[in-house]
Amino acid sequence: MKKLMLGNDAVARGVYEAGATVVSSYPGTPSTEITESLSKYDEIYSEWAPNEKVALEVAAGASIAGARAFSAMKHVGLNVAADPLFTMSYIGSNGGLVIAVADDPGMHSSQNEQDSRHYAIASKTVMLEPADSQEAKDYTIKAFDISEEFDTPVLVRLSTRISHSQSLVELQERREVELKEYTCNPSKNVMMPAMGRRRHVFVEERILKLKKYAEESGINEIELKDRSIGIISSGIAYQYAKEVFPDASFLKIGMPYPLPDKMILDFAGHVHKLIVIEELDPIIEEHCKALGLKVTGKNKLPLCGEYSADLLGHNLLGTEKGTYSLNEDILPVRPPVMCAGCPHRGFYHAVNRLKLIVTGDIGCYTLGALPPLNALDTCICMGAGFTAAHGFNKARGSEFSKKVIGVMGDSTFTHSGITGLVDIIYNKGISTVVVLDNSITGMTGHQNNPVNGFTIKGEKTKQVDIEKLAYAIGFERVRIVDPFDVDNTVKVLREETKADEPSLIIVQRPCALLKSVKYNGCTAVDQEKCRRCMMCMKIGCPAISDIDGRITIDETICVGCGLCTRVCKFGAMALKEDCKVEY
Ligand SMILES: Cc1ncc(C[n+]2csc(CCOP(=O)(O)OP(=O)(O)O)c2C)c(N)n1
Repeated sequence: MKKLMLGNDAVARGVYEAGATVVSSYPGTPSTEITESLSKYDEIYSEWAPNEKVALEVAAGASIAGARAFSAMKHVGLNVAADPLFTMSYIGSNGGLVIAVADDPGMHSSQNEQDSRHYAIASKTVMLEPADSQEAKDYTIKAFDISEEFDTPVLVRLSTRISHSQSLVELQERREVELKEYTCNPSKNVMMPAMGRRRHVFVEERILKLKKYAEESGINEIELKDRSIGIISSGIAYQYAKEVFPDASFLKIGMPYPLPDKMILDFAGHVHKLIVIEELDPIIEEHCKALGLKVTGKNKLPLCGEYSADLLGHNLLGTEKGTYSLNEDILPVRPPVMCAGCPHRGFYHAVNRLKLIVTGDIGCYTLGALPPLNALDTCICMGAGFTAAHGFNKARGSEFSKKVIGVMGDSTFTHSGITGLVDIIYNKGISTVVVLDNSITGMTGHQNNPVNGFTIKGEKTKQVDIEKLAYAIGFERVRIVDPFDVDNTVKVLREETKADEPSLIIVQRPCALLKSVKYNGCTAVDQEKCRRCMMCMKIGCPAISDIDGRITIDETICVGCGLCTRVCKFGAMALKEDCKVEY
């Protein structure tokens, strides 16, 4: 049976068909749907781990224990999971161990544009790269087989366009794979210097075997047509290249690490001009150059951003914009914005009243950096909201530190905020740090997490109590506030930032998009009372606009959260009881 599938769903189907039984992941666009999709297969145990390092370690343990195990993450997630990855390269696998990593060229939803292929090279493992949904499924299955045959973890690299576009996939039955036997084997599974030294030799020998596999297995393919141009490409870039150069010869790379040297040289020998087309870093290109080949690549194509058929046509053939695909210049820009009813908005409004410096973090609340809130001073990576505040404290002293708060969300807190709290206490910091607890992992599309107390399947589980945890770590000042009670939030922020001790403020109000949240109306503006002070415009709610000199509420967007009624000093905003908004 054939089915139209998202690349991410196809990876999940591959994990299922390959007979895997244990999955542990942490969400991150564009990889999230892989694990959401996997959670629907009853044959597979799946979970959201608090972060990617934990996720990969769980999968590693399951693999050593004999199961086929899998973990999915976005590119920056692999930074967090890099520690277990590099040592699992030495340990290898028992049951197949596969990691899907989704890159985000163009940074649709990421803080950087790093190229995950470097991780395959640096960890001396293996990487496969599908170019459509069918390959996403097939390569995932192949990845489990390679993992077991060569005793290695295998990375499957995706990118936003592969993860989030749909193409046909032929479905097959699930292979029932027996648990492999587990025997205690410290020389393989306990990595300390004496064992590690031997396993490093194994890893180097494994690469040579994998190079042979890259040449012979058919995962990299030569398609000889017109010999005047030979293109080496992989992943989504291959699809763009095929569209622009339908008659050219191709070496399609399905395994970007290790690369097939003989095949590359052989292909180069058949074609007149060699072009390497790859998004982000010139990894294949540099490899070709190291083999002594002359190639066109990044001298004509950008290092930054996402490619398209149009970009290739323009840069390599000189065609006009819009020749191969939509001319994106004609599309209206839609900047990201916090939703109407978002609890983070009330919090930032309070922060702005006190003109605090905010070391921020990654989540929906990062959008507080944009106008009109303009509330964030820094955003580095998950967890850095708290630790960067501590850095400000140590760099500029206690008095300055009283103007600084560190901020992160509930999922980010269990991802990597807890160690920051420990650092502040242990190293005599005085920072005020804030968890914006909206009871969900909002930014990546509503995944449950340890703070909201539900599993990936929506089952009730133990809930991490942030307040008790902070006390246990040693915080003596812990406050809980409702961000829509702006005056109280301002008061608590003022008191806690003034204190000479570290403090934690838990800002609690659930995400307005949760099914359990029911606001019961929408707001109307009394034009008689409105003084056009523009205070309501400062909260940046998408439902409020200034049209022809009148502050206007868009009833199709307003959820009736009432925040604007609390910030208006003239009583011009009031909830309309009769306005029922259906959700
Ligand atoms: C290392 C890493 N993993 C995953 C992500 C993807 N990501 C961005 S924000 C976020 C979680 C945000 O959830 P939360 O902290 O609860 O804040 P909310 O969006 O709900 O406000 C995730 C998983 C990332 N940016 N970096």
